[in-house]
Amino acid sequence: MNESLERLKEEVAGRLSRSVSEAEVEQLRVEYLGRKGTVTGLLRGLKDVAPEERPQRGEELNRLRAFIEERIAGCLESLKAEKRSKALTEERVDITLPGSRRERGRVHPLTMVVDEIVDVFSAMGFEIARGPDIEDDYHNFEALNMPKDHPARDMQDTFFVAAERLLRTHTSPVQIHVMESRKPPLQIIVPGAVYRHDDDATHSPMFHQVEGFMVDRGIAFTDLKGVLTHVLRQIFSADARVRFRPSFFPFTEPSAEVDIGCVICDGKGALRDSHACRVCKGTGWLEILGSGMIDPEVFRFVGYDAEKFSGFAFGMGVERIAMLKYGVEDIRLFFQNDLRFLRQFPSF
Ligand code: 2NM
Repeated sequence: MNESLERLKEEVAGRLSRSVSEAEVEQLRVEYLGRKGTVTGLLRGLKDVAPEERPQRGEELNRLRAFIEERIAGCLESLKAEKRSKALTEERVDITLPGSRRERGRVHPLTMVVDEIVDVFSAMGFEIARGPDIEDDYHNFEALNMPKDHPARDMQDTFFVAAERLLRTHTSPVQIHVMESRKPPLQIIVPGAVYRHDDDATHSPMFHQVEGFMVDRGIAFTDLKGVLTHVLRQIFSADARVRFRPSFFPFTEPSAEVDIGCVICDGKGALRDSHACRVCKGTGWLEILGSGMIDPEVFRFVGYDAEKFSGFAFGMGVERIAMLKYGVEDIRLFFQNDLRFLRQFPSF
């Protein structure tokens, strides 16, 4: 091979062997083999070479080009291999390291209580109904026998969002919606959030109720007593004492408040040291729910014939039951989401 081509060959080989990146190699390829490259230029110059020398010169240049191409390919190959092995050592994952454990979540104590109440009613054939948190005045008050000037409206401190729209103060408006759209027989429970302007250790502006009702021909107060006694014995204990006291609600007549024997002092009203039980305040009884026979006036609002149908309804506060069941003294603990509190209610 011609001496200057030989030198060119050495030069390329040397520069390629010192290349440390694919970009550098590509730059060299352009410099020698690109459109304006050295070797390309020499090949183009072939036409000016004397005809008798042209075949040999051509062959030498082609060999040189092939040599450079081969070296470039080899160079890229080893750069790639180097990169791969570097990645393999640097990015190695130790699969024997212990995994990072995620703490298991749990069911909120209020959800546990709602689920338990719902299960007891479901087993007796009650359906679950739900409705919107924002209601109109008609379904929350009017149709429940509480006209605008009714003193019972004072019992509920209502959050209004507009003139006739409010955050429901009980889940009873859902019962009205159900009765408006369906005919008896009906046995329904309605769990859900309700809202009242009230905030202290035993009242939260948002809390939960489970209300329900049963309507058919011939439903009597004895059905109310039987169903609610069974439910309370399922939720608290099979031998819980249950007591019905006369009460008043605008939407039921007659109405009754239902108590169970105090779960703390076992209905004695006093503790072993003879101090009055703080939970039942010495009475031996705990008020658990309100109930009554649905007022014929409510039936008139939903278009039921009160001569044909009768029914009972009831409502209970979920937080109150959870506080009694678990001995929680401040309702706000349920809503602060402090894990030290929530962790104390293992749900599985
Ligand atoms: C209670 C107490 C007594 C009740 C009444 C109705 C309806 F819509 F059927 F008339 N629903 N819930 C009711 C009755 C609720 O909660 C303390």
